[in-house]
Amino acid sequence: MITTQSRECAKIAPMAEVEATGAPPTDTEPVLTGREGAVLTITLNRPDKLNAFNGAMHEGLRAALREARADDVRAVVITGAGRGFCVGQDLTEFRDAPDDIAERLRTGYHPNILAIRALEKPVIAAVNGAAAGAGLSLACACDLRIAADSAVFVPAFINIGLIPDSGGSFFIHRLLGYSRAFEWMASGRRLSAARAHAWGIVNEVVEDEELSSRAAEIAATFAVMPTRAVGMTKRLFDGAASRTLEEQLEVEAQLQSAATKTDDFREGVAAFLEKRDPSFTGR
Ligand code: LHQ
Repeated sequence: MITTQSRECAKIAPMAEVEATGAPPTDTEPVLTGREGAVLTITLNRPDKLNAFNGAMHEGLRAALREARADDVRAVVITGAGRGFCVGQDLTEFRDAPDDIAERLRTGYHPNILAIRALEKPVIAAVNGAAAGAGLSLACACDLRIAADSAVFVPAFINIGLIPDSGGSFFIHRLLGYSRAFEWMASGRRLSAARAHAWGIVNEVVEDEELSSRAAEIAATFAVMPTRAVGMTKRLFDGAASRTLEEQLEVEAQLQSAATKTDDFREGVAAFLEKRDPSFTGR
């Protein structure tokens, strides 16, 4: 289980509030961030609600993803506090008649999903427990998923008469193809971490108590890669499905041209020729 207690935790709060109070970080905020070198860990922190989304958590995640844009952050981990990863919308907010859901999605969920895809660096979901509904979509919006053995993946939408949202229909279709994606999303059945791994949704499954250290290890490995080329690789794959081969070849040519202008390309070639390990700076 990942906790940020052992790391340097930063309270995610509106800048004005931070500046006004100079308040030290607390662990009661709905989203926590912690830095270890070039890795930023974002922890969804409503453990008593299995990290279900409410307005404050959207806001906190938005601020954390802004923090992740810093040049000296070269890999990001998103995980959940307690026994859940994220179970999507906090349904207790819908005891009375729901408000305008489309607007809630546009203003709460969409900016964070788009922000993850816009980050020019790898984002790793460390799925420590249930990923359900929009929490499943969030995990699938990340570039890699590492799961604890006891994690479950639940397309909870259909179980309450809803459709996949927050990018779920996009990412899960892309990960699984139509047949499996439709069967899973329309049946609502829980997938174990092992089954999610067998289906290719999850990159790796580890023992529960090893999740935090393994996610940190993977993130640290990415954090010393040529970050700009990693970001451009993400960009290439994001657009690949909607481009023709000719268009994709052209985008590859343009991004490769940009890649050859980076310090890391020069360092990579020099290290190869000098028969030494490269030291990439992410520039
Ligand atoms: C919860 C929740 C939850 C509140 C568990 N809310 N309390 C976006 C925008 C607008 C409109 C609607 O939709 C969306 C997107 C969505 O995300 S829709 C889908 C919303 N999520 C769900 O429907 C998931 C509902 N939860 C479950 O199916 C199960 O709880 C899972 C499979 C996630 C976990 O099962 P268990 O491990 O057996 O735990 P549990 O069911 O016993 O839950 C533990 C507690 O967490 C329990 O509260 P309690 O007071 O009894 O301990 C649950 O009520 C609460 N909880 N999900 N989304």
